[in-house]
Amino acid sequence: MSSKWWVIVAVILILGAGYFYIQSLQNKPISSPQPTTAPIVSPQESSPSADQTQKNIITITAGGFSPAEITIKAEDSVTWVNSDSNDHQVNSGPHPIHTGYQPLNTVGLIKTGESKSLTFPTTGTYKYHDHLNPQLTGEVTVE
Ligand SMILES: [Cu+2]
Repeated sequence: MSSKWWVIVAVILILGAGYFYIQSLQNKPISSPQPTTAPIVSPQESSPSADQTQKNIITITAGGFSPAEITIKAEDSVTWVNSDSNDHQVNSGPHPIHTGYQPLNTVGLIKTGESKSLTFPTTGTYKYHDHLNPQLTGEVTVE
């Protein structure tokens, strides 16, 4: 009677040990590819902070301001970059009295290759132009 009972226990133990042995064999090939896939997955997104300083860029060329109209949020700044071979001068509209929005007059002359920024704290629409080429106009809308 008792010897039969021990045979059953022994069979269960052998099956159990075999189960865990097979499990350990199967786990090894599954876990080993992970170190090789992990470095491949990691992407190089290096410019979230660069975007913050590089946004709202207005390029000035002989053809004018690009984009000529820009919409920003209050407290955001706009940066004008002179990509032309000639100087340009940002002034508030209307030409030639420049009385629309005085802070735009502080931008003023931008030489070739230089850039200047202005922060707009208040909502509104602000017109400006290139005082050296008054036909070149632009507009900043602050929401
Ligand atoms: Cu002007």
